[in-house]
Amino acid sequence: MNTAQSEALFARAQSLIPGGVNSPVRAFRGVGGTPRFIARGEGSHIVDVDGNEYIDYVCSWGPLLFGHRPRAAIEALQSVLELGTSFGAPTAREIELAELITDAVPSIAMVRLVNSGTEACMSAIRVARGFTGRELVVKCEGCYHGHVDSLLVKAGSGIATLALPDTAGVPQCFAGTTITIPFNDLDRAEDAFREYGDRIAAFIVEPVAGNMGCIAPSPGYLEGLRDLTTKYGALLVFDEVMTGFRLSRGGAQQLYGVTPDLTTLGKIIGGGLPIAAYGGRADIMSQVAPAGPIYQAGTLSGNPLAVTAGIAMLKQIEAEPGLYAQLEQSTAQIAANVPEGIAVNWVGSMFTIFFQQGPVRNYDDARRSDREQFSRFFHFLLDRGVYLPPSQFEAAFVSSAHTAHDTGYTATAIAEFFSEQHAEAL
Ligand code: KE4
Repeated sequence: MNTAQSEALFARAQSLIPGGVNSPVRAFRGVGGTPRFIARGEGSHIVDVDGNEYIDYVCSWGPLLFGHRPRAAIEALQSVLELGTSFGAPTAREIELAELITDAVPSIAMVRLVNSGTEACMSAIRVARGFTGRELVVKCEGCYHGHVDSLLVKAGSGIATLALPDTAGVPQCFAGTTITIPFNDLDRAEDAFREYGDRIAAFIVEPVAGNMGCIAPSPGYLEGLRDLTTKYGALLVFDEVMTGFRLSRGGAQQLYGVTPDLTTLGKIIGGGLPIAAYGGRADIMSQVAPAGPIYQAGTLSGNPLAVTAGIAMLKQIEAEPGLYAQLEQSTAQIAANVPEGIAVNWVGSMFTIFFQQGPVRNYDDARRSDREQFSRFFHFLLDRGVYLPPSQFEAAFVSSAHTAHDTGYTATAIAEFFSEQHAEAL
């Protein structure tokens, strides 16, 4: 496969942009090789600057539920471009998007639009602290809630100890406001609340994890977190930046029937434009400035272009009642072609093939995967025009634009990799 243009651009980019990319995972460090510089996308396909075409399972890391250039969003954007790009003043469209969100996600009585999932999670945590008057936050190892200083942490040494920084630049005093415990472990959650209960403002969790690879909640796990947070007076925050409008119109909370106090959203609500949101109970959200004492602001929050795209996305979801069944069927076809002995986790239209026997229920399990094999698998597929997320610890996404031919071709390529000529490589 000719990647000369991508190689040249990557070399040029690295002298101006850290690592040559504007977000680390794009640099292919998890799989090696040259990241593909993308020229254009249409439906389920992307084309790189060397003209190589791929079936895309990154889908901009989740926003593209209907594939690239979703018709409804593109047409809506073309018309709104005539009106302006940003006003720094309220617009009617923001109310329309708020109505679509609160209608789809009943636990969200009030919502604030922001510009990224990081901003949504950072703000939700501040609101939880302001509302409860408490300082500590519990998160799960392997769950990612954006590059929020106090959440870029790793577990401390003890059973329920305060966390340590997991990146340069985060002071211990920030990390020390966070407790990290394994995902899918209610006993450890109970330990944390027993130890710090009256100091815990919130438990933030990806209800279906996507940032250590795709990992579903164990039966009863989310319900257990709901009971624990209620018992100790902490807020339950579902980070649905990835799962919101992805797993159902009401997100993971609708799928599993568990109601959080606050929810963060992103990705799909912008259809690829920069927008995210946080929202929840009215008694909590009414504490956010200027209505209440908890400050949060943003120059481009509620940006007319992003909001227009978001309205088009959520309206199209409403217009396609069979959407989620179709997405699940497409994903099942891919998962079905992964042989025994290789763990494939999938929920709705998110999936991850873990190079290990499994089961994969938390980050420690995920880290037992053979990353060498994953890298070989990734490049085997990439060379055949199938573009998976360039990391063992990410979820792949299927869109409604993925055709039976796409998923059939992908399934064949996967089966080929695992055929005998590659089996000895495992
Ligand atoms: P952003 O700040 O990247 O918009 O959102 C952060 C975030 C928050 N919560 C969840 C559950 C998320 O998945 C994310 C971001 N997801 C990653 C993909 N694993 C974005 C890709 C990237 O970092 O480039």
